[in-house]
Amino acid sequence: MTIVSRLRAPMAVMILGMTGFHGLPALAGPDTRQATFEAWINPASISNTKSQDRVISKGVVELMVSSGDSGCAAGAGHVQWRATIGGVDRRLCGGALSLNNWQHIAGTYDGAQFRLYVNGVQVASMARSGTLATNNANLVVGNAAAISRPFHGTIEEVRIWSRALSAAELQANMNVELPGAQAGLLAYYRFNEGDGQTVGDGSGNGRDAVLGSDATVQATDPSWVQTVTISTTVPEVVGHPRATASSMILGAGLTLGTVNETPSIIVPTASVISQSPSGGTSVPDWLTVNLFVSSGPTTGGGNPRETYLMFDGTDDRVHAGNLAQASRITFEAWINPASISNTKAQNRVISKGAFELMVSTASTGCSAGAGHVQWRARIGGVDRRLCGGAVAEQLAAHRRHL
Ligand SMILES: [Ca+2]
Ligand SMILES: [Ca+2]
Repeated sequence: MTIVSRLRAPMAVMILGMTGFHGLPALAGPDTRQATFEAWINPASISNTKSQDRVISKGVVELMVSSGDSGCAAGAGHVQWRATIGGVDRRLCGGALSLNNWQHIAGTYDGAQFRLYVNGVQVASMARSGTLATNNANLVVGNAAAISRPFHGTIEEVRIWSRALSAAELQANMNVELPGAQAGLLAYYRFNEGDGQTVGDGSGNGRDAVLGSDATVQATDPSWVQTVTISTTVPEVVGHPRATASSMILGAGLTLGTVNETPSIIVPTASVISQSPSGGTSVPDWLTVNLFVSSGPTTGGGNPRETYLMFDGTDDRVHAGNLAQASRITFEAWINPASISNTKAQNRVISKGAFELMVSTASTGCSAGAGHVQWRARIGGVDRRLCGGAVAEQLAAHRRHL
């Protein structure tokens, strides 16, 4: 299990080495009878020389790994949640941790119960009703402000709340990044920066923190870690029916994003017109693929059938009679060339005397050469010819708009 696959989040967590980082000097203590500390941790080792390895420490309120504290009857390698409540130092302990695995730990206090959770499940509690001791100590992740008690491993998604989250709230939130400000969220570190000395506070409270004790490079800075980027290839779903496209996207491990409908005269109803990202693109597997799907050839009320004419390239034609010639003109059509003649100068698509939209089959008069579109008109008594836009033969399921 990696945090990336759990949180479907970009890719940075921190190794907290000798002393972790300091921050939030102005953060007063949690509300007097409510608090939640939570984080994802992946311990690399557990100290045998300290009482606890600190994960989140703020003076007398601390969430940590017990490494042999006498106040943790469950013993070393369990989670410990400590706070001074009603003037007395209280310690909960439970939830055996495993090394080199991501585990979510949380401590809460709601003014009636002091609780400890591991992976969203309560592992210890005690009834208490006093006020939490407020303090103005630095909030420190990965160590303690006063006495060095370092955590060794990776830490992700640190959240400090001024209220007690329920088990249901913890379970609902722990596997996803929070979008930003939440009721009671005092400080929130996603650790998604990936480099530099600053970690942003995602709570909206502006409580950015620094690695080490200041924004210079220090021996006490934890290291950025980029977890394995899980990439996959986006399937090419253009032209497929919507249901098939959805199965292909989900089958590639990707998520189907928005599906918008829009009219198309060239793509059958309910088939995919376009996709973003494009087929063949290599992307992280948490990405969404958005689609535009055809709602049919009309914007409503018209004939929904998709029919067209086949011309044999020998003598077929549609004769529309004489049209009055105006001083301004546009010719347009969708075409799907089956072959391009080599024996004629042009293959006519629309022809009206000196006005013609066609496919060039030779370079004379069309410097772009055979297989390009040619637009010809007599302007001011002179025959004018434009040429460009390579036309592909036998475009499966597509036609070309000229
Ligand atoms: Ca992160
Ligand atoms: Ca630093």
